[in-house]
Amino acid sequence: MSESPIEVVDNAGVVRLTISRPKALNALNSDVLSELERVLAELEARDDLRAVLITGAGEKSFVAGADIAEMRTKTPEEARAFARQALATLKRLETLPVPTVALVNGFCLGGGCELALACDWAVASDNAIFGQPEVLLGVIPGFGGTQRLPRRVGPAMALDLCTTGRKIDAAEALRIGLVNRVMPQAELDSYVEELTRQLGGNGPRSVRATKQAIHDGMEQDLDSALALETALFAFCFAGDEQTEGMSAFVEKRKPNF
Ligand code: DAK
Repeated sequence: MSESPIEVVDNAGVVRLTISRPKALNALNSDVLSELERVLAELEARDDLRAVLITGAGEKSFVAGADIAEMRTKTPEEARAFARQALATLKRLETLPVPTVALVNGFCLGGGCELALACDWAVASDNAIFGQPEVLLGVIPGFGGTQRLPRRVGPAMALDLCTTGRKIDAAEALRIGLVNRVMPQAELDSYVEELTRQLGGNGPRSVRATKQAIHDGMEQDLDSALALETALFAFCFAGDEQTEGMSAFVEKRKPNF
């Protein structure tokens, strides 16, 4: 059997996924997408899941896009099926109930940028390069980029990036809000490992509720979204976690979640 293109390392519910197709700069082909979908389906069923980190193998590339060689000969029907497969997989990633962090170590182009956009966080190395270069190949972003990018950076900047296909460096990605942090490449890995450990150590019920409130609330009008927040706030008082968190504060000790 061939080796899986997704490496999974689980550290007490903090899971690191590494996309590994180094010869193609970790470009996403159908095999990678199918395997990612399978891994995410297993993760979403786990009650003990705390946080997920996703990255690309090696130091040169996070993901250099969808696999151009594989896409080159697709018919419109095959392109539709490929885009649907990718969209379903990225939706699964986006709706995982725990925080997700894209660790962007190098090229983050096309489908790679769209993968990062489906994560809650993006932390980049100072040499990372971002872009949606699809128009240079005669297509448009097909993995959600035309929709998630404007929601992240605003429609003007999304149109700029998607219609020029220009590449931007990590400093510009930070300035426009595409990424949350930029780190020297040598420190990136340990920083993100510590970040995910920290996210994983916070109250799991309240972290999940926070993600649900923000994600679901953004799709609703303000009054409905505020009602959702109230319901989730009350829900937090229904378990042991809030008692432990508040007791720990009063007793001047660390909470044990
Ligand atoms: N696909 C396939 N192979 C790729 C690749 C990609 N996206 N990117 C790189 N590679 C391969 C190269 O072909 C090369 O393979 P060999 O020649 O060694 O066999 C190897 O990785 C190393 O790449 P380079 O030799 O080019 O390395 P450099 O350092 O010189 O350049 C680069 C790195 C990232 C600047 C360059 O490789 C590059 O420009 N890559 C393409 C980046 C790109 O355009 N990405 C966007 C892909 S388009 C849709 C669905 C999806 C999409 C659109 C529509 N529908 C279904 C409608 C999404 C499209 C995209 O993501």
